[in-house]
Amino acid sequence: MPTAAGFVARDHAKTKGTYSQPRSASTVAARMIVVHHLDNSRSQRVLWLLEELGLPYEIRKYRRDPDTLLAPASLREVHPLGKSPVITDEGRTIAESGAIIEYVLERHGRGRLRPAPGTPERLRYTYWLHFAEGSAMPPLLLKLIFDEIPGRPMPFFARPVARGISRKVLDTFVMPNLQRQLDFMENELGKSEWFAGPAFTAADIQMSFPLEAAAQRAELDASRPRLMAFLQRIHARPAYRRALERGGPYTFAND
Ligand SMILES: N[C@@H](CCC(=O)N[C@@H](CS)C(=O)NCC(=O)O)C(=O)O
Repeated sequence: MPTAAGFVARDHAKTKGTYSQPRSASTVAARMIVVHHLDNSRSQRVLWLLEELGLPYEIRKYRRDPDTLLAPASLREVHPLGKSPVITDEGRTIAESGAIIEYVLERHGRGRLRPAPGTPERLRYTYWLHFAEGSAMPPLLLKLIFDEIPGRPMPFFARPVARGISRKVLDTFVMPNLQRQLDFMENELGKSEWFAGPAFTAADIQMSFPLEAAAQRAELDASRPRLMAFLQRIHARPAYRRALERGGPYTFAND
């Protein structure tokens, strides 16, 4: 059994360079990227990225448990953490949205969807690519958890306590952080049309999920018009629509 670390970007290709071409002429099917896709999840971003790049890909679909909303155990056969997205490509298994985006652009992007190295736009691109999962998602996840705690099964006398603690955490920590981040993002989109500059990049794809989640459950609304306009712009992109058609259920695509 390989180690968990070995799965992060597991390379079975036995080629010299990290992303070098397989030696033999492979069939199109063998070279096709496989996206292990969970319904209503971050892997929708990977489908969208591949549609923007016009790359062929195959989807293996996994359904969330209707009660727990967790991924099925079968996803752990692809990667030990059992989270989505995961892709397999040319014998490699790659997890973590940001790492997948970087890998796909490096290996198949031909310079598209990210600014040239050394430019100010590239620095902004890198910042937003990491900000999405590193900073924007944690308070959104905390909000989801603390919103749900008081409704969970528990002894009746514990419920007011659970409600009080949840309210306190939300009011004093989670919501102030969320509001500050939304203000910051709203302000940044006043500087350029897209997060990294005047051109649409994969950083916008990566930023889509926290903003869609914020619009669905964290009070992102018309009071932040640039963020709402961003959501409208991405939702109107033909590649976004194609990815939705192929991916199946995704309840975050409203604006
Ligand atoms: N930071 C990771 C997060 C992966 C993640 O948490 N994915 C969620 C879907 S949005 C998942 O697989 N949830 C199902 C579960 O935890 O069982 C990434 O961006 O790839």
